This record gives sequence, structure tokens and C-alpha cells, in this order.
Amino acid sequence: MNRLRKPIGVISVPFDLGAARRGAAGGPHAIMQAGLEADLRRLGYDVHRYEPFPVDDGATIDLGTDKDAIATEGANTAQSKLNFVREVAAANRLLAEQVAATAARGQFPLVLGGDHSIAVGTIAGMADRYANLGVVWFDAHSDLNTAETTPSGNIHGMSLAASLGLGPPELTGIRGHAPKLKPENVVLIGTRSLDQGEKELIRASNITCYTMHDIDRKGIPLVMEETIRKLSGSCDGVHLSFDADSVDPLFAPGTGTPVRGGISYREAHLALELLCEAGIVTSAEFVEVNPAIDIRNETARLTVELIASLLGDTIL
Ligand code: B3U
Ligand code: MN
Ligand code: MN
Repeated sequence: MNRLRKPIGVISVPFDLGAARRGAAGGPHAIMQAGLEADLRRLGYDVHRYEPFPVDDGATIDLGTDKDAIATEGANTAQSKLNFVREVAAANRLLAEQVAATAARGQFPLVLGGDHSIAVGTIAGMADRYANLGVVWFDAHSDLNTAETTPSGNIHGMSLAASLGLGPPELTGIRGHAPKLKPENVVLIGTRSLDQGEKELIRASNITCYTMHDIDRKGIPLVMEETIRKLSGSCDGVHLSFDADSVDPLFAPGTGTPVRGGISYREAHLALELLCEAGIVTSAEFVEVNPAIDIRNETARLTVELIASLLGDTIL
């Protein structure tokens, strides 16, 4: 396998105000407890662990454990449709800075979420370095909603759109330049729950989208081969954004919005092993691990194993 010749900079983002429910803020801690650092060292990496920077954890906001009620109420007015946008933007500004600094030190930024709204910051930080950044986005959803199309108001369902320059300026304008991504450099894999507005956007743009149907028909090896060929031809860097809910809930039960019929344990590993072999990934984030609803830290353990596959672990 193709081990990176770089130290790994692990950036924890204990933030979940972008999600439909609380708990993903515990993701980084659960992933560390599942043995991430020891695993990376076993693979021969130098590991730099960054202290989580201060994010608003909503402790002073009475949300309960489930924000659905708030989200539904909020959906009535255009402004309140963007739940906690100020807090999400603040966390992402800090994250973008941290990611850019980590990459500038010659380290591979490995970001641990947190909910998927943090992709805005990670991508903003990497887009500083790469004018033609590619993104491989594993997800049951496409996170392509905007203020106009969101059914929930939750920003984790809008982060890919914001990175493409579609969304509120607090998010699209982080680090000054928008858009961060070109649609032709984005590949979605594992989708099976798309809202109407997201389907229309995908059809009208050059985004590549491998739904579960496509994966069933083509198989993961061909899907990854096509993805790698496409991005290595046109991109100067590639970010992997891995939502735990891309994996079937049978193997990843600890995630806030599970959707059955996802990629299997073996498919997830194979996909990341093939990305590793191709040697094209320049940063990665693993998000939406929610220990509050996990079973015996299974989803955090899976995440550690998948990170190892991405970074060069082999069975034999
Ligand atoms: N598309 C829906 C649901 C959703 C998106 N991302 C997650 N859930 N995790 C929305 O709220 O935008
Ligand atoms: Mn997502
Ligand atoms: Mn998702």
C-alpha cells in the first residue's frame, strides 16, 4: 500500500450545532478512544494532535437532545431557516485557519468531526492551497441544500452547496474567496436520500453522483476507478469527506441520520484502500460519528479502521 510520506495533523472539531440532533460533538473523543493515534503510529506515521479549538457547544442554548422541533418551527421564516448559522460560521472560520496552517507545515490534515457542517471550514482551508481542489464526498445524503431548498434548516445538509458557492455569505465567504470548489471536481458516492432541490441541482450541474443504485450496478472497484481517473486528471489536490452515514447502519449505527441500504463494511474499506493506492488524497475528514447513539463505540472503531485503510494499512 501507498503510505503517505508526511506526518499526520489530527484536528478535532467537537461541534454539532449544524446537525439534526446533538451528540456528534463527542465524535473526536470517541474516535481517539477507539485507538486512532496508536493505529497511526503502528503504520509508521508521526502524529501531531491539535487541541480542539474553542467552538460554541450550545451549552447555553436549551436544545434538549433533539433539535427537530426547533428545526420544524424555524422552517417558517427565511432567516431562521439557517439554524445556528452564526455558530457554524464561527467554528468553520477557526477550522479553515487551522487546516490551512496544518497543511502549510507539511502535514496531512486529518479532521475529526463533528457534524458535516464542518466540511465548509476544512474545504476552505485546503482551497487556499489548491486552485483545483477535488472532493470525494461519501454520504447517504448530498448536503446540497440551500436556504431556499432546505427542509430542515440544518446546516450539515448544506455544506457541500456552500463550498460550491451556493448559500449564505457567512459560509461561502470564509477565507475570502468563493466558490471553493468547481462542480466538475466533486464526486458524491453512496447517496440514497436526496431532496428535490438537491436532485435538480445535481442534474443541472457537472457534479458526479454515484448513488447506491450505481454502486449496486457497477461495483465499488469501477466506481472508484472512474472517480480516481476523473480527479487525478484535472485536480491539483483531493479532499476526502467521509460521512459515517454513507455506511450501512448495520455497520455504522452511531450516526444522527442513518439511512438503510448503504455501502457495506467491506465496500467502505475497499473504496478507501483504492484511494490510498492511487495516492491522490491530500486531506481527509471523518464526520457524523455520534457516540451518544452508538453501540459500544462500534462506529468510532469502524472510523479508525477506515482511516487506517486510507493511510496504508493492509490485511497481509
Ligand atoms: N437532506 C436533509 C437531511 C440530511 C442531510 N444531511 C443529513 N441529513 N445528515 C436536510 O436536512 O438537508
Ligand atoms: Mn453529510
Ligand atoms: Mn449524511
